[in-house]
Amino acid sequence: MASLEALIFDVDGTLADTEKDGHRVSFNQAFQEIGLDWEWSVELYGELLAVTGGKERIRHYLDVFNQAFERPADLDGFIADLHRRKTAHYTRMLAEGAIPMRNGVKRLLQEARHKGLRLAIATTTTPANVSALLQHSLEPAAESWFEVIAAGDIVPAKKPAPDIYTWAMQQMQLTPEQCVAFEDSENGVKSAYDAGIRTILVTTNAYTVDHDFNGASLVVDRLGETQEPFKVIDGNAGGKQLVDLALIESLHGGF
Ligand code: XBP
Ligand code: MG
Repeated sequence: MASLEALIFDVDGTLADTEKDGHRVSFNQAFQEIGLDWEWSVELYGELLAVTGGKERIRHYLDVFNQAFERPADLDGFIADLHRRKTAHYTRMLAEGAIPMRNGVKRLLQEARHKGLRLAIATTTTPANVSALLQHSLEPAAESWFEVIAAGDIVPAKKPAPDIYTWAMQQMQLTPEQCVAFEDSENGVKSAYDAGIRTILVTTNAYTVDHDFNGASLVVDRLGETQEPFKVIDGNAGGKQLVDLALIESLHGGF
């Protein structure tokens, strides 16, 4: 078994609960801004999350949920403009400190840094969103904690395609056996798994709790803190109550 070298993190839903009160609200603000009467409810947004990537999600909405909308001649340009507006709303919201990091995230990142593990991000969200989240919700210099930030359109095929994980590992010159992935969704687990990563840790959230996490090593409801331990949903946590490097090493080595 190769030694563990790097932890690779998804962003939305994993580092922070960004979808319901962050991305969704920003999409709606962008729609309003250009006079569209579209409103993505909490429930509808849950269905739209099946498609990763904001631009792809808008297109999917038109294809499946709003076929009556009269499409402009330049649909790509229209979607790109709408999405730029959405990103501006979202990053402004993050700059106001609207979305905290999830339970246990800062603790685990600090432990990993302390022990010299390499850190990376593999996400489908726009790079500016990652910068804003790390800077405002973690620490002003937190972007520098990550050796590679693989995000957005850097690869054309978004999750569940493995490309974003493959790209991140190539940048770090690491094999999948040397990495552990952190995800919150079925699409994310599939992406990491198909990139060859076999140690995948899932923290669920309200939108993903019923997903199929086939391929994951351990599914918990949070990373956990001493006062707020995780609940195990699936897998063997070796009797532990929070995700720390000792548990990650055990999962990676196969207990
Ligand atoms: C996150 C996404 C993103 C965000 C929106 O998936 O699918 O599209 O919802 O961000 P993951 P953009 O957690 O797997 O990275 O609008 O910037 O695409
Ligand atoms: Mg996610």
